[in-house]
Amino acid sequence: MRVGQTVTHWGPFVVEADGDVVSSVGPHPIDPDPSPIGQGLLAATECRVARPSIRRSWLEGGPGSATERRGVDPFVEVEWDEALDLVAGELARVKDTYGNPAIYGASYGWGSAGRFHQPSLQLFRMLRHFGGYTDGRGTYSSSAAEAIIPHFLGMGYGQAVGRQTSWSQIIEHGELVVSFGSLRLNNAQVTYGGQGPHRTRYWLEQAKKRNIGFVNVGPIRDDEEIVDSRWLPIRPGTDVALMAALIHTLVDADLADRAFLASHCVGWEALECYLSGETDGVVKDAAWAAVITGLDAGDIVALAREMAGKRTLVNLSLSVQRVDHGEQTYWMGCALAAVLGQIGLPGGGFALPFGANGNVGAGQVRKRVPGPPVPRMPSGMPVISVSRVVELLENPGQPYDFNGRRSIFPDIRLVYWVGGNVFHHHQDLNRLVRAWRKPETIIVHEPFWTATAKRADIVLPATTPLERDDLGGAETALIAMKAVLSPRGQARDDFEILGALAERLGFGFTFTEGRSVNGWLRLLYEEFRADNDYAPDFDTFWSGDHLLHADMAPMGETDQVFLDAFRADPEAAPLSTSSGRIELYSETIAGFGYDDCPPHPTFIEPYERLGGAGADRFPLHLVSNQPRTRLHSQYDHSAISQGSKVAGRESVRIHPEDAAARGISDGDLVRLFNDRGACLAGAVLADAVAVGVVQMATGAWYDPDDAGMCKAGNPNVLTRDKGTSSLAQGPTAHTCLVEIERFEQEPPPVTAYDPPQFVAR
Ligand SMILES: Nc1nc2c(c(=O)[nH]1)N[C@H]1C(S)=C(S)[C@@H](COP(=O)(O)OP(=O)(O)OC[C@H]3O[C@@H](n4cnc5c(=O)[nH]c(N)nc54)[C@H](O)[C@@H]3O)O[C@H]1N2
Ligand SMILES: Nc1nc2c(c(=O)[nH]1)N[C@H]1C(S)=C(S)[C@@H](COP(=O)(O)OP(=O)(O)OC[C@H]3O[C@@H](n4cnc5c(=O)[nH]c(N)nc54)[C@H](O)[C@@H]3O)O[C@H]1N2
Ligand SMILES: [Mo]
Repeated sequence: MRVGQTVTHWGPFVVEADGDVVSSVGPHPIDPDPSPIGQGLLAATECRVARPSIRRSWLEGGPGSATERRGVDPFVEVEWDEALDLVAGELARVKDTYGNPAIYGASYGWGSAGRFHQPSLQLFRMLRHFGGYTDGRGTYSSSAAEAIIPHFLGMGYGQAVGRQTSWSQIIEHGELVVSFGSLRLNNAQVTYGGQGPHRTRYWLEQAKKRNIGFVNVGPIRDDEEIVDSRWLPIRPGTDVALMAALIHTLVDADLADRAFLASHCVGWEALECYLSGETDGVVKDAAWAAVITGLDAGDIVALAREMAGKRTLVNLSLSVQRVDHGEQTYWMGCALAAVLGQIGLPGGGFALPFGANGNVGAGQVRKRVPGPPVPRMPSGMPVISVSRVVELLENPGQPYDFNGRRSIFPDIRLVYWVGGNVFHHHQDLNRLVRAWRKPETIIVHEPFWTATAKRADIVLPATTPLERDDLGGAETALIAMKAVLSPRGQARDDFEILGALAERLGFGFTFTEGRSVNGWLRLLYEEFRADNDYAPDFDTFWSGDHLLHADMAPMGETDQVFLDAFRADPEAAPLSTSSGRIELYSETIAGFGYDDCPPHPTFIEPYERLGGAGADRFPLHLVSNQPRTRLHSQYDHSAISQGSKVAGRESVRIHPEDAAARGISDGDLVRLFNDRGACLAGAVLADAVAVGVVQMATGAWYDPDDAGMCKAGNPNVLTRDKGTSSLAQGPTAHTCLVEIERFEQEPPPVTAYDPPQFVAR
């Protein structure tokens, strides 16, 4: 029996292994509220890639052979040396023939949480030493926010998240929290890079005790638990219209804080002209917004008045910017808070993204725990917005716009993916299937036989964190993540694989710096120790299991107020915008001349929505939100995730009225479809979802039949692959209309969790 501590994106745990399987996953002493997702680790040794595997047509015919057979061809298992020779040879061939930009190495994905073995960072490190690659900016999480926030607030998204007002301040001074996209405790289970103690539930309980009011602006009532929220079931994708009407109402009632707008903002005049209709003849009042949002005009007016009368926090989740023109939600949300005039006051102003990640406002100020040093990207490498990968593959040589720059898509010949599952996370998977045929070679490192691994030419088996030593940053503690299992099959660490490739390509020492994993952990630990004098020497640390940060509060509580210094004195503490103020009109964005991203926050019709475009044919809005029982697609094969399936597939929640109109009963196997694709799901009737809305979590392992219908229930066969606008080019997964019917045919078996076919050479 081996026992060890680990940290995942969903929290720290104590893991016991019996021989070569995980026998228990227990709570960690620092975590008062462990996430049930932890139990997924029990399946860490299942569905594994055992040996280096090569797609047969590629092995027989070479690069570019029968690329339409990706995901269909059987694999041939080979020895490590042969696989590494093939990968190194391919990297060298593509570089010599087409240059480094022909390699797409952005490799988006969450991978796993140890500090040294961050899979994508290890890849970036190797490929940068190799001369570079076409890169991706932004995320699938928050691209629109990342692009627009610097324009109006003069700081980066990550910086803004780290400065959020502490829960303690909100509880002491706040009266009302209005969340666009809800404040979802479910999602607070997770923090990228390592979640520490889960405390959001505690803070929500405290807020409830203090009678703070919560308003859940969103299509799903039970997104907000614990606090007794008032529910405003807005039509998805119409938040900007609601915000505009709230501002209009405030102005109309003379409740706008004109002094704050004058002293702390620029551009209010332009926005006011837009809201009053002077610009386009449309008055953005509550009656106008009621038609668009599906809300009651009287409720909108009442909410505006209530917000003005109380210390009010306008919270923006991330979902509201993962929509068509998602930049506008963040910009108009800030404008609403500016008009209320409470920005910089404790418990007031605007906030982001409480309830989209763990512990926002309760110690997101993280300690730096160093990771592997990633060199600068060599100059001249192309950069796309990361979610535009299909456009990249489809349109070599074509121009594209991204945040003020026009560039030309390079011609990608080789795709290298480590630590992500694009056949889960990308939108319109049927379109991705076609674009995926373009590259000559696709290389993937994976522990598990995911849909992406099955669609690669060369799959290299990677270890999981339970099979290697690492340092784990868990917010309030540094965890000695000691291996509790031997590597499964022939799995190797990504670091070891990439080191062996670098060796073959002639820069082995540059990549490894001559260090083993243990040597790197010592080095990174010493870097950490140099900043933290309470840390003992490495051997003492490593002989224990975790180190509590002596200079942090036990639960990592902070005591800070977002933008308080700027509020107190905008001259002395200006923002880093060009005006030093909050920009409600941006000259920079005006200069870009984008018709899909105007220079002040604006409601722009999304490509489809309830009550608008497309709803005549597909009358239900699909919310493909984050899953309760896993992180994205990770450990979907485990008992905890499989236990949430209905009729053997991902569940879809539907309002009883919508179900009745379609003859659907609880537990039925149903088919969701639109012009982009179709998938199966198990119906759950729930009046917690608004009429006209269906909700199905992301992350079921993509499992198409011959016609492309996903049998396991991955919603990304239905979502559209279009950028938010020319500014952020972020994903718009939450803008999606569908129809649903009972599935009357013989239920096809789910094969997503089976290994691929293997043949001998
Ligand atoms: N419809 C819809 N789609 C969405 C979203 C949505 O709201 N709706 N949300 C989007 C968002 S916000 C995100 S962040 C993305 C998430 O998309 P991803 O980050 O791609 O999803 P994960 O399932 O976390 O994939 C990580 C992969 O890394 C692998 N992995 C883990 N550890 C290691 C390791 O050490 N080495 C290697 N080589 N591999 C490892 C895991 O097995 C897994 O396959 O999905 C996006 N997709
Ligand atoms: N358990 C768990 N937690 C997670 C993750 C996970 O995989 N599992 N993933 C993490 C990641 S990578 C991210 S980026 C965050 C994402 O955080 P978010 O993007 O905020 O989360 P979602 O779950 O996509 O959506 C939250 C809620 O927003 C509402 N909503 C959807 N569209 C709209 C809209 O147009 N308007 C309004 N007003 N509301 C809308 C829906 O009710 C939905 O349940 O979550 C993180 N947390
Ligand atoms: Mo995300």
